[in-house]
Amino acid sequence: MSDKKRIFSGVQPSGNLTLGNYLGALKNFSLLQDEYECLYCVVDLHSITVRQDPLLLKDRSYAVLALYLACGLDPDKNILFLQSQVSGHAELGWALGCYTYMGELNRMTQFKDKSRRHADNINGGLYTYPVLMAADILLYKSDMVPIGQDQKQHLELARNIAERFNNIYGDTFVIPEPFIPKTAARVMSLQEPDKKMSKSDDNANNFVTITEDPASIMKKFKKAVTDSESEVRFDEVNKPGISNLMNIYAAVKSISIEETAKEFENSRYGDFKMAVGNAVVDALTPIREKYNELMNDKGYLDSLFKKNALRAKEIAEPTLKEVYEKIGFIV
Ligand code: ATP
Ligand code: LTN
Repeated sequence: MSDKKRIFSGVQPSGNLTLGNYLGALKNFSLLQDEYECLYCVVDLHSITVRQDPLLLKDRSYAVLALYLACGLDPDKNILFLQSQVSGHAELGWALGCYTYMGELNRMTQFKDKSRRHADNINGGLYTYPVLMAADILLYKSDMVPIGQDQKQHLELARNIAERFNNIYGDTFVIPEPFIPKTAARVMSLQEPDKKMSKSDDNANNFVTITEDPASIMKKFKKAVTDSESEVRFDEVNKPGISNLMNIYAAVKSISIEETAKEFENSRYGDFKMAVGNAVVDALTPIREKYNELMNDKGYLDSLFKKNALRAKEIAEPTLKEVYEKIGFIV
């Protein structure tokens, strides 16, 4: 077994991944792969909390794996796998649900948001979603979880569940730490910069997908909402649109907000928006090309999923056994 610290994170195959997913999550995943033992999961069990078309769901699961690879994750170094192929997630999820209070789940803001957006389908899975996420993380005794800002509350809950279980049964789970990027932890919508850029947004002008064609990306950045001033200055309260674009530029260029402000201190909004669009296109073009290649070889993607489900199970099964034993199940 490796003595590296362990990382776990997941992305839902619930739509085409956006620039927000890339900057908040995927870009950082590849930066961590040498220093840590990493498991990156395609969390299809989570995605059915919102109704999914079966054929499309399969395709999107392959697409998330292809994007993991296209964003630079080495399939030998990292365990890139599909959640539904490792049954321990659902099993531990059930057990941990019995150590989670409804009061805790009632406080989850993602549940409240999604209930509003999917008022015709507020199902039990949507409500217990954070318990399954806790199971994902704790099943591998993960030390660290790279996530965007929006998932911080879920991670806090996972920590609380782990501590509660450990207090009752003795040391079992590792208490995981969040890893949230400094810039672009929360990429905002291009048209409504007071809300998060989300792949399941109804208005396609609000987001840019990782595999979108360059002309369309440029068009969306040209149209991005700004404000009635003319100065490129970072002020998230009074200038949310401009600040979001500055965040995006800083993150894709891997520079600071201060450096971004300096670079554009004398620029007009129109020129600034073009520069952000171009920087995004430059960063995403090699990813799109690699992604298209990989999506033409589903056999390869399938074989990776199969192989890596076995690797994940080797770590998951002993934890589940330990938990079952402690609870009092006959194993
Ligand atoms: P949905 O819109 O379907 O709920 P999502 O894109 O919000 O999906 P996931 O696919 O599960 O959610 O997100 C994967 C990762 O991307 C998570 O770590 C999440 O925090 C991060 N992420 C999602 N949206 C953003 C964003 N706008 N800015 C930064 N990080 C984000
Ligand atoms: N809830 C996350 C996706 C997710 C996840 C995880 C992230 C499911 N399980 C475990 C990190 C670790 C989301 O909606 N972004």
